[in-house]
Amino acid sequence: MAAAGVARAPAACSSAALNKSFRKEARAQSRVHCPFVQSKSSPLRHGGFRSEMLGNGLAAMQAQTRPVERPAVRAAGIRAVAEVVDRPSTQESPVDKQEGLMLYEDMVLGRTFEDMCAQMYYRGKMFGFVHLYNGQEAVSTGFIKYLRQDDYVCSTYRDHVHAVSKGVPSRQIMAELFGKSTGCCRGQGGSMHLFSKEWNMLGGFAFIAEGIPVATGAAFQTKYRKEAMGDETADQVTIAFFGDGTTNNGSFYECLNMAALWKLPILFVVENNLWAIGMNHYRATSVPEIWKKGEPFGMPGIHVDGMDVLKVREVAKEAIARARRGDGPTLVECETYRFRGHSLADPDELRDPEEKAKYAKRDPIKQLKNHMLEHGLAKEDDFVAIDKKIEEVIDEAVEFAEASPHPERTQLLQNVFPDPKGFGIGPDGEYRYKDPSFTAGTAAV
Ligand SMILES: Cc1ncc(C[n+]2csc(CCOP(=O)(O)OP(=O)(O)O)c2C)c(N)n1
Ligand SMILES: [Mg+2]
Repeated sequence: MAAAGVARAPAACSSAALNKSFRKEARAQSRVHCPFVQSKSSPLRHGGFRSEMLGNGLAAMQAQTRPVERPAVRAAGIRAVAEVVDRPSTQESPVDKQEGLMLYEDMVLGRTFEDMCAQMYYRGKMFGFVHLYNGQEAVSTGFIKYLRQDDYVCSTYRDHVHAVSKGVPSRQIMAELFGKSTGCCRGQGGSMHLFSKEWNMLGGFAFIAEGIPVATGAAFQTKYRKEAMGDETADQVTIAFFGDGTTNNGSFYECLNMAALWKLPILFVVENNLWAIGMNHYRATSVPEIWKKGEPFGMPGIHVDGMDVLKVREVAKEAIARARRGDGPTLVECETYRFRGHSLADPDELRDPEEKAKYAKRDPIKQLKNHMLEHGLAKEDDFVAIDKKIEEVIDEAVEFAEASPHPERTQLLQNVFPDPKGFGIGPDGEYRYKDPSFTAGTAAV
């Protein structure tokens, strides 16, 4: 029964139904945006190519939309995850009160952190680009809250909330964004390069797809430690998070190949928010169903409603368990949406207000709250108490960041070279490049 004043959660939608509607939409969109099919004056229709080539090309395109027969040897692994996601929703809640409130708290922490970042950015407390995660919280919370502290996370430039979910204290992240020495990278990384050794948060990366090989390497070292060095404690799982636009980058495919070949303990989690800055996913991507791209590598590919933390968590549970027990990688496509512009410098005038409104109705935080109220798992007061607690945490993070000192100037030369004194700085304490003989002996070019 819905509590007074609280909107009912949207009707639960099984992942099978979601997959179907997503595919239907994807097909319609790819027809609209394929110039070869759409344009009557296309060179494919009027010379330049033989007609049977055109026929073959179209047949191949149509074949992409048909279900692919799964190779018998790998089908078991593929179904192992797919079945869980396709299970029809039941009336019973998959979470109890404690677990549900834990998920709610983590999503509110992420959202409140980001809202505060926007305020601080516009007040000039942060510099450079700042990319917020609002709207996508169910993905971060759904996956990372199943990880252990020693599991690894690799993110993108939209990394604050992944770090928050992983456990990096908000005050350390806020201080990092303020460029202060108490930040998780001593103020040298900033918004796009959050790193924490303690929490195995491997970064923050500004180039798209840059984190995928790093994550694949992390998963490789875990497997190497276990199998080549006999370290029985090496059962850590790595998750690489990245966006839809990034899946058109070559390193994505190279890493899928290596991860499948070596059965690495890794999850490739695509946060498909439909946009890569101002480029719509369907306009830029020949086969828009990203989850399908696991199968050619013999890897399960799963599509899940990324606005529903409970569904995401179900997928996460199975895929993480799979990786941990040595059954290899999984590709997961989460259908999600960002509620703000690409970065805080983006006025966000390009996206259709109707599209924004559609996803705003599916706000993952409100959905979970409504679910818990409807299932009698929590009362309004429980949520109010959490909201208040988190506000205090974020206020304290800002106070801490404000009060922290800027790094010393000498920090600029630390961690740049193994021994800056030997390389960048000479024995006289002066920069070596100032010495006219600095390049003596190098080949003339
Ligand atoms: C190698 C590289 N090329 C181009 C860019 C510029 N760029 C920044 S964000 C972005 C779009 C990425 O979109 P997506 O992967 O969907 O992630 P989202 O921003 O939606 O989270 C691009 C192309 C970049 N950062 N790195
Ligand atoms: Mg995107």
